Amino acid sequence: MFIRRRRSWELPESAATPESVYLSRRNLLGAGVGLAALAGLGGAASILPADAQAVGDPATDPTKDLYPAKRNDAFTLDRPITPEEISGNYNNFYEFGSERRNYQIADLAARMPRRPWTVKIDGLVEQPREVGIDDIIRAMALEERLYRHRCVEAWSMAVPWTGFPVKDLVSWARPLSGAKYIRMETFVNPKVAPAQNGFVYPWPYVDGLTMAEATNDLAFFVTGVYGKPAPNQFGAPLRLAVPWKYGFKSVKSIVRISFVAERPVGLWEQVQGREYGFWANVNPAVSHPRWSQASERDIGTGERRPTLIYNGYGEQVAGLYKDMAGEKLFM
Ligand SMILES: Nc1nc2c(c(=O)[nH]1)N[C@H]1C(S)=C(S)[C@@H](COP(=O)(O)O)O[C@H]1N2
Ligand SMILES: [Mo]
Repeated sequence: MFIRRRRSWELPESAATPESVYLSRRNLLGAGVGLAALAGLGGAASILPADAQAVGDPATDPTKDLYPAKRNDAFTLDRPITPEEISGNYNNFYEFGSERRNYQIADLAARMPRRPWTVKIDGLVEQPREVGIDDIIRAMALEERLYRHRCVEAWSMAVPWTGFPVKDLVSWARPLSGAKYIRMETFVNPKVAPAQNGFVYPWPYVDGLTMAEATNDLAFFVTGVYGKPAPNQFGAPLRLAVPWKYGFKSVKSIVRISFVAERPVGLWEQVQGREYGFWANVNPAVSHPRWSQASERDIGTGERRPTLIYNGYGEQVAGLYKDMAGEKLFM
């Protein structure tokens, strides 16, 4: 049994739903347009294959022999690791609904088939190609890193991710010199992800990094968590972790990685550009237009703690942003 109680520390998060999104949804409903789309939400289970649970089960993951990977001790925490029962039931994954951070996201995501899964590598690369996820994972040296994770909604957690540095995939992809950004895209499959039947968000979920950011040692592609292949709600089978930035930059369940000359416009920037920008570096001194970023709630311990500049990773990344006057680095 699950009883959901709203706690005071969740308030900034509920405030985080873009008003314009709610407004446009209300308009759609008022016009009688959104109803058919919303009707799909409850029916998600019925349109999935009978063996959906098995195809989404990390215990059947073909790369599970690679876990647990050796921990890289260069990455240390100043706080306890968040228990998986908490972090694994507190997920932002809007493809599975905006009633986020509850058991329902994990349950719905569990039915997402993990294989077959291919990743398209395209744009400004020597040889565009589509590669099976297992071929990518087995071409990389997996390691475990303990990272802090700070959502723009002012909650945080600390997670043992397994994966490989983004820079390893970049050199493997052999980008051309014209590539200035790396753009990552999540799957689109409304049969699996109920919210993709709606008109509220401009799917696919997209975000990106500069090449300098992507090749910084901290930028990490995640394939596993807690010493095993990642359960789907964490963004299996491939998700980004850029711990010095707000969590929305960390694209989940990636199917396409493009090397591009133009700065990508992320899904949140498209939806609410006044509040969510390209850089999104964590900074306690720069408030979100609707709430303070000075402190955050650790969802594991329940404690409130001061937010750190670049989420505590300034030593590694502050240099990336020298000489960038005029850029909105912290939204
Ligand atoms: N495809 C996709 N990626 C996504 C999101 C999403 O809704 N869809 N949410 C983002 C946000 S806002 C956060 S905070 C993190 C949440 O990661 P977690 O659920 O593993 O904590 O994923 C990010 N990546
Ligand atoms: Mo987030």
